[in-house]
Amino acid sequence: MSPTSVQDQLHAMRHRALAGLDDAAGLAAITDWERSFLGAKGELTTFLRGLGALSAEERPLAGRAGNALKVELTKAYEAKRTTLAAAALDRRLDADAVDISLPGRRPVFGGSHPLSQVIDELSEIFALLGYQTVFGPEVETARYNFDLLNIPADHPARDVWDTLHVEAAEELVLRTHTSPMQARTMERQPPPVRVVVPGKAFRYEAQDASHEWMFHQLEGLAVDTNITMSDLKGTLAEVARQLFGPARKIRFRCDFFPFTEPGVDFAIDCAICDGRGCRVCKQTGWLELGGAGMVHPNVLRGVGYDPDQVSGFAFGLGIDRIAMMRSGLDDIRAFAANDLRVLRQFARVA
Ligand code: FA5
Repeated sequence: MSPTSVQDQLHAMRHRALAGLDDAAGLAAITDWERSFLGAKGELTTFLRGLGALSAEERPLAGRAGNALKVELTKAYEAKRTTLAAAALDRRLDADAVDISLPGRRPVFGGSHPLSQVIDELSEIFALLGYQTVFGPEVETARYNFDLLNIPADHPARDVWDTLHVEAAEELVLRTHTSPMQARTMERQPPPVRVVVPGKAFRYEAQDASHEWMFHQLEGLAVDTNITMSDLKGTLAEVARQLFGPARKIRFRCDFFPFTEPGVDFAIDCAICDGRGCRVCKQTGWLELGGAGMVHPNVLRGVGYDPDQVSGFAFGLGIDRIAMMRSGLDDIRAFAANDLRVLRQFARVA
């Protein structure tokens, strides 16, 4: 190759390279450009590698010119890349621009639901009385929901619970009350036991102002030596006082639950009308809060406890009814209807 043709070759390459760089519109395009001229297999790199094939006379000249072009192209490339990167950054900043003159957005504060408030309050009251709060499954086996509560499969009492069945073959049900946690708790530990179990319960029954198909109960269970009915009455009286103040009267009446002996229903005089009779207490002056009783010996035996050694009491309070009394809401369906205009009036911000 003559010196002139080497010069021509470099000249043409320089021309193409600078024109190509001029045309490159974005960072991706100049990366391609860099690869095709200055990269390991690029045009200029290939030229410089080929210098050895030239004659001793033309090699120094071609080398000097080739290296000078490399310096020039590298500088031009760096400059172009800086310009393109700055333009890209400007575009991004423009797109993300924040107008600081706009008014701020108010954060939306959550608040606890009236039912959660009662559950929290009851858990605190019972914690001070030495009870631990535990939780249990909402989908239950018939064994815990019925059998271990002294309600065998052929017992008529089983029909009373208006059960929603999940899986007929395995007898999985939506728990009809929180009582299944009695056996679950006792199976897990030896006596003494003192637990409360807040949670959902489900029954297939017609809805009205005081009945929902999904509602909430708080189960209580105390098992120890020498536990008597007086302990049950004293405990529930104390809880009623803590919840509704010292003026409330309490009433226990005989009731039947297969898992208690004896069983009672537990009511307080109506806090709305002071026991005189009103719409909420259906003119009776009393509001039933739940069922209770002494744990049936068969239930204790079923979990391996000895009814000659220990005794206990249990109760199941209707949380929705308590929340209705506290809030003055006279329709239980308002709790799950999710109308924020209603719930916001009672929401407590934690
Ligand atoms: C029971 O569910 C028993 N497991 C309670 C119990 C526990 C008795 C331990 C003895 C020992 P009962 O079906 O009465 O009992 O329900 C208890 C309370 O749950 C009721 O007083 C009521 O406040 C509430 N409750 C029952 N059904 C509904 C319903 N459909 N909607 C709203 N609250 C309900």
